[in-house]
Amino acid sequence: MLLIGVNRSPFTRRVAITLNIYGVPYEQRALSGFGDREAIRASNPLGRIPALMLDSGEVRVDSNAIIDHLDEAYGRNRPLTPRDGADRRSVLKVAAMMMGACEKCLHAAYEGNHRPPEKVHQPWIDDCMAQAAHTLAAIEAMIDARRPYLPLDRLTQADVTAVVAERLARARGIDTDAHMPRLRALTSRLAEQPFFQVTEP
Ligand SMILES: N[C@@H](CCC(=O)N[C@@H](CS)C(=O)NCC(=O)O)C(=O)O
Repeated sequence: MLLIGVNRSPFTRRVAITLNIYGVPYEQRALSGFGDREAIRASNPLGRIPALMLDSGEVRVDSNAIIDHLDEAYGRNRPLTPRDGADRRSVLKVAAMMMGACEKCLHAAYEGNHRPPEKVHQPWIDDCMAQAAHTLAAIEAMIDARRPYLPLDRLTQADVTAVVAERLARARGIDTDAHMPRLRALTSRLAEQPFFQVTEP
């Protein structure tokens, strides 16, 4: 199995973490979404990471679709996203919020990185970052500091996405130590686990 993408991408990294948790052997081709567009198009016409090439040669694209495949193929009776019911919906909700926060952080970064300086629109950057910060604050309010995971009593895809999103948000200037201390503590603790450490960008 070949994972295409760099772990600097939160979308790629959540797939890498998921592969590690499930114990699936894989190789990784560290291509970047913007720097290696042509090479990525060979696997994903959209030119985006992540893509996952299965041993059959078939390629899956988009982290949500890839993770759906991994849950079905390797999650057995304890997939990282529960198969149904209220637990599934609560995990999907946190994961969607966290991935949305990542998208907003990246839109803000793209505005600064991909436009000429005179065309950078700071209010748009501020609006994106405010959306990301509000989302993380809403997650912060869901966290019970006495419980080891969010939102269930076991590790789920919600926790995986929390780790990658909190890291990106902090790198983009959101002060999670000051404003989301429970989220910061939870993700720091999780980030020390081997599944997370081996994927650290
Ligand atoms: N919804 C997609 C988002 C993937 C994504 O935005 N990847 C970024 C890197 S973090 C990328 O390849 N960007 C290049 C582009 O959109 O052109 C997923 O979950 O996989």
